[in-house]
Amino acid sequence: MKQVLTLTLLGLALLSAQAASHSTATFIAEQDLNGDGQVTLEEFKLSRQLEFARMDFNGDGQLSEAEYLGEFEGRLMLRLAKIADPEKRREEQQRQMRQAKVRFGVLDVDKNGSISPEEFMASGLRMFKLHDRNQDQRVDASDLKLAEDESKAGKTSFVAP
Ligand SMILES: [Ca+2]
Ligand SMILES: [Ca+2]
Ligand SMILES: [Ca+2]
Repeated sequence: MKQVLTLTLLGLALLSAQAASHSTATFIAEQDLNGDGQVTLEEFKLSRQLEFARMDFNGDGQLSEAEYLGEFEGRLMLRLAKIADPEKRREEQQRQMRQAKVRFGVLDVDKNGSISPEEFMASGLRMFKLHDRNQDQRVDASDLKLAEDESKAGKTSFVAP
């Protein structure tokens, strides 16, 4: 019994280890606009601005909840297409959409019902800081290495992508 528990804990530690370095790797893959394997702060700010503009369908400079959720749902449907069981797919869709609604509420710091460019950038910068573990204003292989080391040491520092 004790052995089973130890194995389970080990499994969980490994999972969170992979999660932390995996999320930094994903961050670099998604935000590295010029393909040099690193994301500088300036590059990230630009990428975040472009993302905002892409999501702002009606171009009024604010992200409404419908715009935010609509954009997310579009990407989600592509990902969920892999799930063969329609029942499971529907459940996962509902779960993810609930989480997206919660995220919208968190992003909308002043609770005026829309995300401003400043609110969107602020949340992006928080995420950038979490990935930039050595605080040199760029996320690159050394931060990835630090994430992996942290995980091996058993620290959990999962950063949501
Ligand atoms: Ca808008
Ligand atoms: Ca707002
Ligand atoms: Ca760094």
